[in-house]
Amino acid sequence: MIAAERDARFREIRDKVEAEERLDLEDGLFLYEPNVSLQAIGELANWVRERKNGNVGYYNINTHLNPTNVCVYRCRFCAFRKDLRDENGYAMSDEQILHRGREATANGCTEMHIVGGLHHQRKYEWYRGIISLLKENFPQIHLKAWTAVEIDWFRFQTKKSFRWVLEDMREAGQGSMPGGGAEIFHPEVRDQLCEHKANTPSWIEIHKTAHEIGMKTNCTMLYGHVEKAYHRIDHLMRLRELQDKTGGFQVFIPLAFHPENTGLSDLKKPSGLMDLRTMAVSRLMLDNVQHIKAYWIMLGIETAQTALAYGADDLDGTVRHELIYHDAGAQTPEFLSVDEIRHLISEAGRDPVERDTTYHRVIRDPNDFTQWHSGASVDVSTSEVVAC
Ligand code: V47
Ligand code: SF4
Repeated sequence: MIAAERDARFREIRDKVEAEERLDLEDGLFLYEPNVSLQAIGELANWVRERKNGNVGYYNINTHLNPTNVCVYRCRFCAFRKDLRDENGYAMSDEQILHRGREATANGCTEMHIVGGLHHQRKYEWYRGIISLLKENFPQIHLKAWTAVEIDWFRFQTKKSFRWVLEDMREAGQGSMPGGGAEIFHPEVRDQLCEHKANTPSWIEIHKTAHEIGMKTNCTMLYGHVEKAYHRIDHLMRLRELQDKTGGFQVFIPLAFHPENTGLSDLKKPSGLMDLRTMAVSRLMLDNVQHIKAYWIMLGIETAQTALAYGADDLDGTVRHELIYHDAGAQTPEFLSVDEIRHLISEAGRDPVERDTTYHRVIRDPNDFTQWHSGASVDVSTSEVVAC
């Protein structure tokens, strides 16, 4: 395509976005062509970002809990899992889990992100017990727990339905679901990465069921490995289709592949330019998802901060005890302090807002940081929107 044709095609897409018309597969593929200006795509994505979320840059105060790294599956991209007999395999005791809960409370965490392996010998009751133990002892902390892969495993263990499992976990204390396990939906890629775990129809069905029972969930895409642009756009469109039906996704998180210590260690990790392009394209394709998260642990602090001008409105949290990315070679720190994460957001020209898991503003006691309650969701209509 010659430059004039390319410019005309980009203008067509910009007109669609400004008219709030939906982008299609061809549009998405065009935006991934390397000679289409990243800066132009970024500006357009930023315009959508400001229209949807004003000038706000969200973060939360959270911690991770990975109750076990022992897993029956062997996803090729995973550096976290261990075999049952591996000397580095672990499964946490109740006391270790309670210790994490006490630490989270002392640090003012509003959320625990709980995911892990599918342990060969642990029964459903063990996984359910983790949720009820935490809820009973730390009722204020929101438990964002279990990916669709785990819910699928629990159905297999219990021989009940997805709905039964989700309702039972909710009764135990699960508040919402993280977006992991989505990887790439297209079978040409999924079968190469993780052919045995929850397949695409199951992932979609589990999130749909969660939305139907009123449980909010997140969604992700793992990119930068063996997939092509077509698979990414196809993935985003499948998420958009479900969101049209249910409206239950809160946030989309594009996850950049980290190859170290994985079955794909011969691959290079995606470049910063690819990260920003994927952030921006995701913002433009997912017109019905409110938030886009730049997960700093995975992107690196510099790229995550830059992404706040390429479609993202959220940096995830201060984070403690992250293992999945650090086992795969992530060089990011173990956690950020509240001052550090707020500074990153302000330096990017955004207004830092502490949110809870469901995007309500967190209000803290000025005399005691660990005491907090959730307020209303943020009114972005008062934030400035800059024309593109
Ligand atoms: O499903 C695993 C990915 C996911 C690697 O919902 C890897 O708020 C890159 O889903 N390189 C788990 N990615 C993490 C996740 C997540 C993270 C932050 C916030 C939220 C949320 C969800 O991580 C897995 C897989 O897609 N993953 N190994 C790797 N080597
Ligand atoms: Fe197991 Fe999850 Fe790792 Fe796959 S990504 S091997 S399901 S821990």
